[in-house]
Amino acid sequence: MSEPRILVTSALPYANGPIHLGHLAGAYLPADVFCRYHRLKGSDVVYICGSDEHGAAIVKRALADGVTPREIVDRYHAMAERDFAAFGMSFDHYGRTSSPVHHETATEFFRAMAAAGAFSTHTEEMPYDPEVQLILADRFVVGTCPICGNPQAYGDQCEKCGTALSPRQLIEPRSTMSDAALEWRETTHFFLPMGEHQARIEAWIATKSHWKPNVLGQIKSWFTLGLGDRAMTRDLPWGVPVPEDVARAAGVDPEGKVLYVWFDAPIGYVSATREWAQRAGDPERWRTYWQREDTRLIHYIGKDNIVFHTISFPLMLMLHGGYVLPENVPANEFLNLEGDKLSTSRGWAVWLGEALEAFPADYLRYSLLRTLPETRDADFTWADFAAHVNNELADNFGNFANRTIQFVAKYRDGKIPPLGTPTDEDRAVLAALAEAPAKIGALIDGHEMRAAIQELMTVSRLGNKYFNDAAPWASRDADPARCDTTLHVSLQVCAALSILAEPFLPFTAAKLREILRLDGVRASTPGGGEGLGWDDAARPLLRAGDPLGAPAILVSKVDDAAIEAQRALLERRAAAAAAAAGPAPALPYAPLRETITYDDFAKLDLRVGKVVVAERVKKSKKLIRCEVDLGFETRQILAGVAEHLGPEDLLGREVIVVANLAPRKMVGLDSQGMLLMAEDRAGALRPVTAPSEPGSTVS
Ligand code: B3M
Ligand code: ZN
Repeated sequence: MSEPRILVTSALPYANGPIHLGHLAGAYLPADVFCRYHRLKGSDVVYICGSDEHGAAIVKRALADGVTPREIVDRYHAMAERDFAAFGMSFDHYGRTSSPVHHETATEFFRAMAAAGAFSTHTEEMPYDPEVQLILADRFVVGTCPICGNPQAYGDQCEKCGTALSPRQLIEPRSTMSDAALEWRETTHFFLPMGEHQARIEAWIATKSHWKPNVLGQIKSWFTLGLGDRAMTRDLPWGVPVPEDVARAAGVDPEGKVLYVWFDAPIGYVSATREWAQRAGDPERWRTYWQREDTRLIHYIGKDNIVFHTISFPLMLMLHGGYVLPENVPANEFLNLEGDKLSTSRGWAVWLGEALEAFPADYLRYSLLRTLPETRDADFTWADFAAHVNNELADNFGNFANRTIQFVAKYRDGKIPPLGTPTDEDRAVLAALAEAPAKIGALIDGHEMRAAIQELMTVSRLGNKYFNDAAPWASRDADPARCDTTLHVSLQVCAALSILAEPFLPFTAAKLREILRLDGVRASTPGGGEGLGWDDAARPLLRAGDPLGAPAILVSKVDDAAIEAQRALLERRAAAAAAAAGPAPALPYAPLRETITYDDFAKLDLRVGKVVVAERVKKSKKLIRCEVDLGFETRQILAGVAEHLGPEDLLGREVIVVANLAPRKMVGLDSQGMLLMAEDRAGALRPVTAPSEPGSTVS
């Protein structure tokens, strides 16, 4: 039986900053598990990644640091390569989009698509930064949002109120490259009229009902909005130049024009595969993977890259022609950090390089796999990390292997005891082992890595329970043959685990095989070769009488001090980032309302009331139901503050109530009055309180 040919990609990280845990949980660690598993299965796998070295973000970073883009990408490419290797990422090739092969490949792609009539050209006025002399993409413009007054709205969207914007709509737009006030320049670009191909893409996506719901959901909303024209070129001094002859033939001045980074970056997957083939001495071999229909092409990405991998890149492949389309795009959601959104600019991130100085890669791999944001955003905390390592990896997995191996070393001279006469209990464990590879494998192949690692832990839990129940310390003298059987079966479980854990925890698995002296397992890294593979974990692999290696601790616990140090580091970095950013830009005060007379004001009957009951309203995200004692009566008042405050912020407090407001019904409940709240410029709410007797008038 020939195993399938699989081409796996992980999103190419921008070479403008270090790799952090958020990256790993999105596009990298799950892909690595998938590839290692498939190599053990004997599949023909090529796993491709590399640095995304173009785009305005790199140029911006270079301007900020006062260096060339080349220096930026060289620095971060080297760092990413080093950190990924230390983390155990098993890429077949880690390329970079500044390489000559990539420039050639991307140029060829653009040329072929132009020849096929894929592009149109438009001339537009674009924002221009006179200080750094760059025409800016919308994202690189900031200004005040005309809708909500957020002074940091981007030229394409206000992230505070979510409104889609254009730079023209912003109040006082400025460049993010230099803070200069904007000018406007006319420029002509190549566009991909995606709307013309929407029906074709929709028909293709219709065959992908097996994709993750979060991915299909996003795609659907893009279709509903309608695909439009997307510029495929940019005015930038750094990138893959637009081919001169193609530009001139279309009446476009090629001077200073490069391919849009989201045009060239996904082609980087192809370029890196070409480089891999060249390195392997078989330069045309990349075609087997990219240009044969029976390749399983899988793009691992984070959710912010969905549209590019499910719509625009597949469309590019269709229009170029001759390329395989992705079988799946298992995008993950985002990883938050200690309850807060991860943000590199706010210093709220854990850099992989630093984390690896503190902890073994497998500890991080384990905790991240347990936390993967596969179906919704997930939260990584150092407390969870400690619990994952100490209570699960050490107490369950490590402990089982340790106690088994120590026992054999101590009481059986380090030699694998014979199976002897197994009972039903012994047989049941061996039968469970026989099913484990297929079970875990199906989860990995279905991109359910979190469930897969849980299933792995089920196997070691089973081993632990078996060992406990069989109590070899009791049978050691009373019934040595029984004790031998227990140890034999336990060791077989260890051996299976040393293969089954390999995709997830490659360093620990290798160490365990070394202790067990289980040789001849093929590598899960590129060019793994021959030998025992994944499916062999279903049968007993150790031979009675063979000696074990020296026992060694597989997993040690992490202590509180190490965890505290990580938290402190995070806090320090966030503080440093805040200090470097200077004081937060002042938010606008709410404008004054029109003037009223004293008589208007005197119509309000304001009273002090004490909140005696406060609880969330089940059917509403916004409402808190209060009962407020006004001295002369107790009233039910619904406060629309539940998105800002909890019941505990109101309960027991003396608040100010508009007591003569006409009653209103909300979600079927009566509200008799209103609580006064102060709202600061950032939108935070506080109840207005008055430590006075309930019923007191306020004027
Ligand atoms: N560099 C964006 C990102 O890191 C981008 C991915 C390119 S994949 C072809 O989110
Ligand atoms: Zn806004």
